[in-house]
Amino acid sequence: MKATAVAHPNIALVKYWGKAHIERNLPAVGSISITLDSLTTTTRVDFGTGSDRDELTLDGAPASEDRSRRVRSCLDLFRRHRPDLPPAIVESENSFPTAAGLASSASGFAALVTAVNGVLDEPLEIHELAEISRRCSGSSPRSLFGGFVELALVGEGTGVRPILDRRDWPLDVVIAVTSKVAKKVGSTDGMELTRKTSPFYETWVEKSPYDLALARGAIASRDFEALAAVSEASCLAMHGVAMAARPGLLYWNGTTVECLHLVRSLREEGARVFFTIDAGPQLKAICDPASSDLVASALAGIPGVIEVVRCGLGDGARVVEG
Ligand code: 2P0
Repeated sequence: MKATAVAHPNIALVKYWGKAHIERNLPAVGSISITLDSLTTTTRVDFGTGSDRDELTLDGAPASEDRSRRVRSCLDLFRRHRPDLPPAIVESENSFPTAAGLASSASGFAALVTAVNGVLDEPLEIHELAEISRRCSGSSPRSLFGGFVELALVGEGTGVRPILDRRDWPLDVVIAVTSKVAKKVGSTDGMELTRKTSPFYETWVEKSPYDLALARGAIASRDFEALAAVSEASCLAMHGVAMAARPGLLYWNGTTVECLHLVRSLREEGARVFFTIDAGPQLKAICDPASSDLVASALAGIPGVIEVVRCGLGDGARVVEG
């Protein structure tokens, strides 16, 4: 009973920040993302080892207690559907730094649930898989699909669906890595602090449907300028509401800010590019492919940029070996 799956991180253009229900990990807002291609999480699960409890290795070493606990909780959600699943050995590898704002939990849980589903005689349906995945990491159901993806609030839960195939609007993403240190405040804690203490939190939640509608429209009509405007606005509003928490959350460093100004100047000079930043210090520049060489070399020239990673849009999570 073994399977291996791969999944890629996704980057939200309309951001998820805030939970409506902490135990169910239910987001307070919907989100729209793009799935990347070249960064990859590969996860193997093996249920036939005779081990007496679920074990996780990450990049070849035993994982931290916190990460192991999250993986056990995920496997236990499967056991609600398939009570006879024995303990598993889970081995996961990332081709990029973990927990530094490159969405490792999204690709991690998308790969894990896809691999587990790959060993089941009767696989779960995609909405059941997405529900398990969301409970483990709110952004991970988006990595189950490729291209442009929306995670919507639906009734008392969520629904996730692809909204445009990657081949219908090829975009490039240039990631300026400005630090490889794991962030001090994780997304869950940051979101809860924001919900409890930021004076702008209610407005952030109330305005989210408008940004989702603008982004949906921009994607449907492949309107780069409109997608740039709504994506930068959503990113800055997310960081704004988080900065206004008490104590304020500041995920950026000085280099992040330099990169942000650079992207805006390049756009003023005619490049087709916009930025987004997640709960970490890396800047992600989304580009029309005609502008991505220029953007990559300009970002690489900013002092403090450690590395520039280039991606296109990728596919959803999939089983690669039985
Ligand atoms: C997003 N982030 O939409 C936003 C933007 C980070 C900044 O979704 O708490 O680590 O486990 O549900 O999955 C962070 O995602 O959050 C996130 P939890 P997760 O991509």
